[in-house]
Amino acid sequence: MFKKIYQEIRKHNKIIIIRHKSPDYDAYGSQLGLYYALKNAFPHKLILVDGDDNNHNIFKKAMDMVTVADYKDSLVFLVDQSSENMLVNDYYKYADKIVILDHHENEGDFADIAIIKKDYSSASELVTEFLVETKIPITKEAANCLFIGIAGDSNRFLYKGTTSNTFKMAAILYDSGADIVDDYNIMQREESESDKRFKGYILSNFKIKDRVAYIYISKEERERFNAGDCFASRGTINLLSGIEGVDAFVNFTEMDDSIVSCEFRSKSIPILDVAKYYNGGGHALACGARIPLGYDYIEVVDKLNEIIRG
Ligand SMILES: [Mn+2]
Repeated sequence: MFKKIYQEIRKHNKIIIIRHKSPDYDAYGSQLGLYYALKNAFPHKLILVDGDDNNHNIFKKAMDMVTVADYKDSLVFLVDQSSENMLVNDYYKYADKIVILDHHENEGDFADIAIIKKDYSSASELVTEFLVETKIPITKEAANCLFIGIAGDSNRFLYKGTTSNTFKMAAILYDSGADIVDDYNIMQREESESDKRFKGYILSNFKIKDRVAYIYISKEERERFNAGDCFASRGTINLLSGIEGVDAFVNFTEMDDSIVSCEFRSKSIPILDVAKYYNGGGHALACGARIPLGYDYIEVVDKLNEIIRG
């Protein structure tokens, strides 16, 4: 499969690398790691990165302004995502070929070639393996991006998806010049006073129903603490981890477009079916969905309790 993808790279002069919207470190890391490696290996090809931006972009590369015309005749790489409803636009439909390198629980059947490793720590781990297997050199810049992606999604080699392969790939990135101490320092940014107080607000105001902890963050509260929607939801969800007697937790955040984003996490019981019930997706223990503003979100909490009770 990797060989087939390599042949597609050789055949195309335009390569566009995309990932899911509201990018996290792995989305950026896998996208930009692949970008730097391909740019170095194929200097005569046009290589572009597309997508929305947020404060997880601690990398030096800004997104390109990519148009529909750019997508025509291109090879599109979709990394860290394989569901069509998590993308910023549908321009990829104009591509000549679509390749997916992902680790989410989706099928990705709209792609020409999809490699989805559900048991991998991160898309960055898979992209690293792809580069190693196809002998595309991993530059120092690529190595730092990919290392940050792996460290981000595995929470520094702490989560369940961390395997011997994760360490093997990390070792290769280290040998390719990733500055691990520097990468960790970049990830460990200082935060603003309002961000810190917002976290305090969540810790003081979450509720527990049966075995599920939850917090509902309205737009007014976000504005009061000047918290962006991505930070308010994904950026704070783990504050609710580690509560005695709680098996799963959820963050409901009102977004800017009359939608409430739901971020689900679970200690050990798979809860992906709840996310899927609300047309969302993700991983067995970490997933998300969206519900309309005004929807009875306690129903979602109840669904989580139901699945936990088995
Ligand atoms: Mn990921």
